[in-house]
Amino acid sequence: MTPILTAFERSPDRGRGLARDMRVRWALEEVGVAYAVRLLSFEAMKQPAHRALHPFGQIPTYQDGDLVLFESGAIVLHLAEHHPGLLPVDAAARARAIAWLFAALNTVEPPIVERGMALLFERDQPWYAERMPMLEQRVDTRLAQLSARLGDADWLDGAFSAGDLMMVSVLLRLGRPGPLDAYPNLSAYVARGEARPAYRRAFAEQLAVFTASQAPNGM
Ligand code: GTB
Repeated sequence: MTPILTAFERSPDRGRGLARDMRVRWALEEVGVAYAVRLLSFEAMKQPAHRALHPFGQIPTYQDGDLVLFESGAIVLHLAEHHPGLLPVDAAARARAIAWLFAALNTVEPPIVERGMALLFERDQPWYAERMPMLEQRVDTRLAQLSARLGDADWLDGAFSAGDLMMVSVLLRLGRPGPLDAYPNLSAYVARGEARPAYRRAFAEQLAVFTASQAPNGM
């Protein structure tokens, strides 16, 4: 049975691959699992039919037969655990790769999302100018730490893993030019992720959805 992923019908990122279906698409491409995509409007995401799949009315969801999952991290981990290619076989290395996946989601992504939300939605607030340097500093602290750990390695812990997939996905949300520019090894790390054939296929697929949504008849 072909698994089904949900994604934005019209992504607010305008095809830049920043919505969270992109990391699942990338994982599916890395492990070579064919998938279908069900596109949702913002309105449809809030309807009971979708809330039955996703309690918070968001994308992405993942359905494979009777299994329904939400949370991009849980979906990527599920795929990595059930298909070779995204987690090492050695138990300790596997646990470390999973730790990096959690680090991406729980330690690195939150300050990046806070900064992104402020840039998008808080510019008009009287406290914006005071708050922004603090948010930039929180992001920079994490980038400096991550940069120090990565050093001149290609990936965070040996071979490319689900941890790298998630970390690169999270760092991409910073945009370019942006805070990554101060860290050449992190910029190169992100570029290595983007250069992977699986990433490129996933990116092209989500871009095609956006391009189609811009066509005059919406097709
Ligand atoms: N923790 C969940 C996960 O990892 O799956 C978070 C899911 C989530 O935030 N989904 C967002 C969503 O459905 C889309 S990805 N939002 C609609 C809603 O909550 O009503 C977040 C996102 C949106 C837009 C951009 N962008 O325009 O650049 C980037 C990321």
